[in-house]
Amino acid sequence: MTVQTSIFNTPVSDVDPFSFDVLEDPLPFQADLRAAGPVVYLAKHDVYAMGRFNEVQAALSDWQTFQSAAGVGLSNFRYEKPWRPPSLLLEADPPHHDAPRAILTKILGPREIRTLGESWAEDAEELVDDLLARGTEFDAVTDLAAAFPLRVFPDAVGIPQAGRENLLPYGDHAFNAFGPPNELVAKGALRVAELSASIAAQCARDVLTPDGFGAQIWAAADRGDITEAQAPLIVRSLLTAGVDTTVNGLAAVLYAFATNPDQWARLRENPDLSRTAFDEAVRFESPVQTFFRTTTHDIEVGGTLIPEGKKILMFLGSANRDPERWDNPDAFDLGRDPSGHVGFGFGIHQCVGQHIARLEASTILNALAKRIVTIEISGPTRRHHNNTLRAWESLPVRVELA
Ligand code: OVM
Repeated sequence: MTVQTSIFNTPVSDVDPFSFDVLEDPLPFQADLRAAGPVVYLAKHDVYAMGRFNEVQAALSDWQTFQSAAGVGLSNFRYEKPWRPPSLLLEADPPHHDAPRAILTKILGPREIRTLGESWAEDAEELVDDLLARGTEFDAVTDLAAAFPLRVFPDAVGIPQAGRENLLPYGDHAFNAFGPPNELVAKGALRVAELSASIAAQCARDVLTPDGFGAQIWAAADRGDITEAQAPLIVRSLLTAGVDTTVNGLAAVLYAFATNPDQWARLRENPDLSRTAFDEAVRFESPVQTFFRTTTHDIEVGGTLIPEGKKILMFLGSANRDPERWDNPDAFDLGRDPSGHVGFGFGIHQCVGQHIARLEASTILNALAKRIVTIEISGPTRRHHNNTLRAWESLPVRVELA
């Protein structure tokens, strides 16, 4: 095996992937990254980057080499104090990761959440009826993609009404905080104490309804599966990871349909495609664009020797559009099998809430497909910039009713 002992033969990029231009449209940068090589050194942040599907998937599969416990943002927890107590799931590795993960895997499992789908279907129909009664032009972000998760998910967790308005701003800051300390983080830092206190208050046992995910997490503490100190932090994970992600996943699928009318017609003909549609939108848009890992030992990847203790930036969105892995990757196509995308990650940290996300998406898509014949963009669309999320601020749409 020939290994490099310096970075000098590794492609180097001066581009800041967290800059305004890349956040506005990351696709050209990601194409350059994939073309440059399997591993690229990002000089601006002194990190390595992977943009090709094979390397991203392999690194996500190898948690022993590419650890999460030093943080999955740019900040290295070995040297820098995290902005909040680390997540017991996202920012942990086995063995500490195992008990919290096992509990959430069970609580959020596909069978466990099936009954929620029935009551969510009623919520979805009521939301869509009320919206369409007001008119056939609306904002698909605020009126649907944000409105539906905020209507069903906080109730499913069992948090109080007070403070729900802080869920999206807190998540927005948490996802910004994985990036460099740029102006997006500075803006969020102004409110971080207030938002963190509000979220923490919603994780306490005595404020949670008796039947929600939150109460089930506390019940696991009663059984001794986790400690009482761990329980509120695991509830915090649901509140951090469960709102902005699904909002932008729904926005992604609605945007994809509004710009691909043939695919909307296809969904209308075959509503069973709603789950495929959501996963295809998660592949296509990758609402979570990137996560970092940290090397636990020197490792050679594609001819580059990555030293121990370095941060690796993994471009999930780029892997999901790698033409070596996907035919016609830039097409939103309900005819493909999108399973195997890395938009929910891969390996032991793969999104534990993905069944909830799919249930929310298929429920709202089914309600929309019953009533809406066509959906099109009716005004200027606006991206929302975030260091980690590919997000929308506004998607004005016009619909034609059945
Ligand atoms: C967490 C978490 C998990 C996934 C994503 C995420 C902010 C957070 O456990 O807090 O993003």
